[in-house]
Amino acid sequence: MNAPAAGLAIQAPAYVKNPKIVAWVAEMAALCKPAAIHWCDGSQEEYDRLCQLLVDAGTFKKLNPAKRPGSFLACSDPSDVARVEDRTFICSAKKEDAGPTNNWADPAEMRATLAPLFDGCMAGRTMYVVPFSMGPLGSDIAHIGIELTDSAYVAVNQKLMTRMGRAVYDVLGVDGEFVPCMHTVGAPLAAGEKDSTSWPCNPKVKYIVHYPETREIWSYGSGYGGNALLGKKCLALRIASTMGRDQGWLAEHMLILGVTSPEGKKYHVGGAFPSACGKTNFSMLVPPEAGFAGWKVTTIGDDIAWVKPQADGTLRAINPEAGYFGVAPGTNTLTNPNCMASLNKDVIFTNVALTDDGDVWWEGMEKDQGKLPDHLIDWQGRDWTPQIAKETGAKAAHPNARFTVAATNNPALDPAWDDPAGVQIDAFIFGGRRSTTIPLVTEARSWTEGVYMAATMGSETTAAAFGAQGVVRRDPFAMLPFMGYNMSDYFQHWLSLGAKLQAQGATLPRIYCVNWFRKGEDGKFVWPGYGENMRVLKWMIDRIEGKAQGQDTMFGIAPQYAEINWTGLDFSAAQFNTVTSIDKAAWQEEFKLHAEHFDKLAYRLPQALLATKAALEKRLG
Ligand code: SAT
Ligand code: MN
Repeated sequence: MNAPAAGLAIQAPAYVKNPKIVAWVAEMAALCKPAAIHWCDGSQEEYDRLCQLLVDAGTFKKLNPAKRPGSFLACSDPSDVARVEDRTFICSAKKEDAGPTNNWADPAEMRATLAPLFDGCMAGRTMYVVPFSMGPLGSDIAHIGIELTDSAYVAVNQKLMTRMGRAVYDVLGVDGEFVPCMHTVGAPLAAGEKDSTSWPCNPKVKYIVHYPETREIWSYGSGYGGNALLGKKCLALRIASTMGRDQGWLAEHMLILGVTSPEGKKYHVGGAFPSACGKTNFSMLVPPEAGFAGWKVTTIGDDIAWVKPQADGTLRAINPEAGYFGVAPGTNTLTNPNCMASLNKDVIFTNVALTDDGDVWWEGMEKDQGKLPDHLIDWQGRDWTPQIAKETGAKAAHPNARFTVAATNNPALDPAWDDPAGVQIDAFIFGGRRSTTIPLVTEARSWTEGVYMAATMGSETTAAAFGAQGVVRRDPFAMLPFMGYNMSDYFQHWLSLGAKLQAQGATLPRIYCVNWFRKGEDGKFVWPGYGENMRVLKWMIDRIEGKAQGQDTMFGIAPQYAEINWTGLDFSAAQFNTVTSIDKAAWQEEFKLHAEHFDKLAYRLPQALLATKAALEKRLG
């Protein structure tokens, strides 16, 4: 253990009764050498105080309270705008346990690399001790983390994104388990030095490190999103997926929604889509007025689901989060009215543009406002006008600009969103962003075929991760950036879980493959998406109820044109054909890509997936 930083008092509040926590904080303080320690209690008073501190530091701009009460805008360093997948590491003892889709490093070597970086990394800053519960407090499916961070921005975001504060210590008691989460922006200050930037980070050195065996997270150099809010992707997906493997449950990159019929029958759906493919929109969907009177969609979660098999063979899911960290650009009252209503107050915006009257703006809002604003300050603090945008292509908001907001702001929030028992899943949906090949919707003929569809899912990359955009990459289960262990073992985990439940005589949830993103010859999306996705959801429910026969296709059971409720939407049989047709040549290419994908995952790849591939290829003929 390092010697404690000279003169620094740990001073844990009396309500922290767990000696392991106090010892760990002392050890980490000795390593990181912060100037002060702040134990977060999660109170509103504390939130307001930290927001004011961020305003004083220039990190936050307080928005016009007449327009957007209780809300702030933060603009990040241009080098720190998205998750950094190539700097994200799974440090399992054995390389094969991280698997070929993860960056692996030997845990001892990684510890040796990180030790000097963390030594003194918080100099001149305050270390915030942020206790949080992923999942309803005290629920036996929830897990607790404690994040030590030198970013007040992270502390206030965690207050919105998780159940954060003093009550967590009561749950932990004297000897409860927690996942230690170390986070630093990696920008120590010399004695007397002040920040020269309002977004301290380390533009050159970043590490997002996971030790799955010891369940630890160490994040260095970034203050943005999933790199820094360690409860989210790091704990609730990467670490939790390994817990799920060991304990027989699933941690998934899935929204959870409830859909209620006019007769009052309720269904629950888990939907996996890669980052920035519309999970938040789908989870807050407003059914079309025409043809769907009395139907209601409610949100349980918009990004992550923890799914646990029950003794009766059902699968129940909770949303471990308590807020939304969603993509702002493209969001408006046409694409997501519930989300827009959620953003009326008490929001932290990151990397959107500032209007001249102290409100926020992002690309897509012009659809609500009928015109572009005359003038803005863009996310990098520069002047923006429609003319400048036209000439330079400059975006006012960064394409991965985000809002952070508590779930309780959502008018479509499901009454059971905070239920410790979770909700029973009736269907899983897997969807990528594909301009071609993948049909609008098909239902897997078996659990194994569904696992195949999810395992081979491809998607065009988005701004949510650093790197090239619009390139098709395999993103199995939308988990590629979020898997904490070997992808092939994860496929087997899904297969085994299904087999086990089936052996118990359970009816498994149906599995659907969807693609909202097919384009026509004009390069435009053919399917209208957003609220109209209700029509597809309704067909799935009809299938579950035995009311839609569908038609057998090479890639599962597809709807017949007449089985979709088209009331209020002008969508011809020819258009339907454009989004549902199976192009033989394209699929021959697709199967080659599946083969390449499986070659990369050959080690411990379940034979059942290869057999399914062969069967599908045979159907293609
Ligand atoms: O990981 S983030 O929380 O930054 C967003 C995402 O990629 O889904
Ligand atoms: Mn996500």
